[in-house]
Amino acid sequence: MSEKKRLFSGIQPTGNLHLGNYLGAVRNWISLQDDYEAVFCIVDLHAITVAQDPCVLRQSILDVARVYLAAGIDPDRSTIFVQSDVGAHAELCWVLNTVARMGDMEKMTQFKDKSDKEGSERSSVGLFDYPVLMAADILLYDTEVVPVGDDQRQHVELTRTLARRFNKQFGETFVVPRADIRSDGMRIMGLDDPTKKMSKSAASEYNYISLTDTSDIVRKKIMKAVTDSEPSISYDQNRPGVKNLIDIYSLLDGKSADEIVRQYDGKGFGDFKKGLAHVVVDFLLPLQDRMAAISDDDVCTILERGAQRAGAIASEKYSHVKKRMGLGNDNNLNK
Ligand code: ATP
Ligand code: LTN
Repeated sequence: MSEKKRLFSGIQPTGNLHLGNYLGAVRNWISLQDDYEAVFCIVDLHAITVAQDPCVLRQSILDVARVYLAAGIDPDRSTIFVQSDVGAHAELCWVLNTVARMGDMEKMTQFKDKSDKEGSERSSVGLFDYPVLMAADILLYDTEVVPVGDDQRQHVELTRTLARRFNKQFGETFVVPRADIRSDGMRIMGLDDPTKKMSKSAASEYNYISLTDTSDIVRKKIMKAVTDSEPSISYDQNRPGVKNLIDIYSLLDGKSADEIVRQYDGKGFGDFKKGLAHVVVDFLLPLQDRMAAISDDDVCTILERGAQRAGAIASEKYSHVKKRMGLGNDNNLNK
């Protein structure tokens, strides 16, 4: 058993991953593998809280795993698996549903945002319960650190509340985790609407740059990105469109926002956007080459191995939870 602390994170297989997912999440995971025993999940049970086509979902699961691997997650050091392959996630979710209160859940802003799309009357109960399933994911693994984007802060806070409440009521069972939200893994905003985060499930494909977009598409999307009517390039909270593009530039190229602003001093958006497209394409091409080199068979083998490793940890924890709560028909309970 490793002495390292455990880290857990996941991404929904709801479509092609985009630059926001990479810069806000996956990129940070790579270096964390050195310091933690890392578990990276593909959270397909979360994905089905909104409608999914089964064939597309199946392919997206493999594609997310491929991104993890191509980005540098090492399956020999870290565990990569699919959430629904480990039954204890859904089981612990049910148990935690009895610990979570309506008052906790009604505060969750992601449900409000996502249910606004279809209207809350038509949203699934699963979408409402989404944060509790996420708490189950995290708590099953004695997770200490949860590296996520800024939009997930509230969900990790709920996880902490549920862990503390359970521990108080039933005795020390869960490790209380903390979120690791990098200030440089900031929220990447939609290219077509810089007031909302870049999202896989956005209505328009001009919202995001997918990690699988061709160079031509990347250029087209960046050229169309919403900015504002001021002609010069400056880094300013009040100019969300320009600020977002400078953030992407800076995160991929390593230059500071100030350096980028200086570089484009006296130049217009045409030059700036061409420069940004160049930086994005230079980043994507090698990543896409690595993705193309990983076969579906290789991905499946890695995911199977991952599910075995994760399943062993999770089922032990869930048995412990059952015991704490007096659930089940286990002879050992009486000893
Ligand atoms: P969906 O649009 O289907 O809700 P999503 O694009 O928001 O999906 P998730 O699967 O919810 O992506 O998120 C995976 C990880 O990527 C999370 O850690 C999340 O914080 C991070 N992330 C998602 N979108 C962004 C973004 N625009 N900027 C920074 N990080 C992001
Ligand atoms: N809700 C997360 C995905 C997710 C997750 C997790 C992240 C599901 N379970 C556990 C970290 C830990 C999101 O990024 N949308």
